[in-house]
Amino acid sequence: MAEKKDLGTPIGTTLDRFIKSKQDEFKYATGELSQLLRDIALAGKIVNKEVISAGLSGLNGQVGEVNVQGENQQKLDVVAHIRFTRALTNGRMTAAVVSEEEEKIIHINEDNHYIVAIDPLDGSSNIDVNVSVGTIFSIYRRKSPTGTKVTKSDILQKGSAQVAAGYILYGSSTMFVYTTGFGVNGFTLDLSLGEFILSHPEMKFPKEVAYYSINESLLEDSEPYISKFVMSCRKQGLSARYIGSLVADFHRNMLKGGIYLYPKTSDKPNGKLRLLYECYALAFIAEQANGVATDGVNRILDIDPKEFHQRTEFYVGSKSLMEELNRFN
Ligand code: AHM
Ligand code: MG
Repeated sequence: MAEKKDLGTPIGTTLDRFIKSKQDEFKYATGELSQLLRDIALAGKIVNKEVISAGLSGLNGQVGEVNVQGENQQKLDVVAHIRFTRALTNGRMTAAVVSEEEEKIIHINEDNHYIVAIDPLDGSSNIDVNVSVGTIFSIYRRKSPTGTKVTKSDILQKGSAQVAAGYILYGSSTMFVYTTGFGVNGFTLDLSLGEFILSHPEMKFPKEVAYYSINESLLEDSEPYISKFVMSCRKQGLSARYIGSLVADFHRNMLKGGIYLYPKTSDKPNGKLRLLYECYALAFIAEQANGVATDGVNRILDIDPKEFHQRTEFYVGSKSLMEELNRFN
């Protein structure tokens, strides 16, 4: 008789079941974090519905308000923010949320353990033109005791303190990708079942590299080593791919091998992307998938955050390209 092989977690596993099966890996295994991940996935399904029908339901376009970042809010930015904060409130596991769309801490319930930092809909300027967008989230245990008001230092924790992080990619299919520090797993939404199903177990950056991703209009105005590195990428035969949706650019590079760069420029002296709810999550996922993430000098996960909406330069991707970038710097 043929030897029975360990085939691992079978593809076909639902996200709910998978999360539950992994619950014991987590040191505070009470089921609360699992529930919180499921709450985020549920809101993601609702947002997915809104994203795919935005053109029909009048949800395209701007609200006419400028958010805390000084950027024009899209209608779907606001809708997604409401969907996620409502799901986190109803799910009863979250103490407080920090969102790209709100200047201050959103206090939910001080009896709960978890802090969520979220960009409810990243890349939302792409919605009107039917291009992929995403949700990015980081989850922390609060440092202060439950039953007390969540403090600034509960929110301003280093990325290395994340207990889980993930993203939802609303692309040609919708995917939920997350880590709790034990590898990265990806789930594709089966619309007929309304379930995220495990489709990409144990995701890793491949050894080969294929792409570099940068908004090339920034090159003239960024540090010379960035242009030199880009020239070297071209010489190696890498292709340029830039969607302008961080989740989509990151996801492609993780699957195919590549690097994403968002440097500082004269009008963006700290870069564009936000440390707390964009870069920390993707840096955690990248490292779990054998990738590397830095601000050009420091490991992203080691940066001590000072403000909720702090920006940073961001470089993330395959190890070999990140090492090469480092040599150019
Ligand atoms: P947003 O949070 O306002 O949507 O901005 C973040 C987005 C990222 O998704 C994307 O990588 C980047 O901004 C694109 O910026 P640019 O248009 O300057 O290339
Ligand atoms: Mg964003």
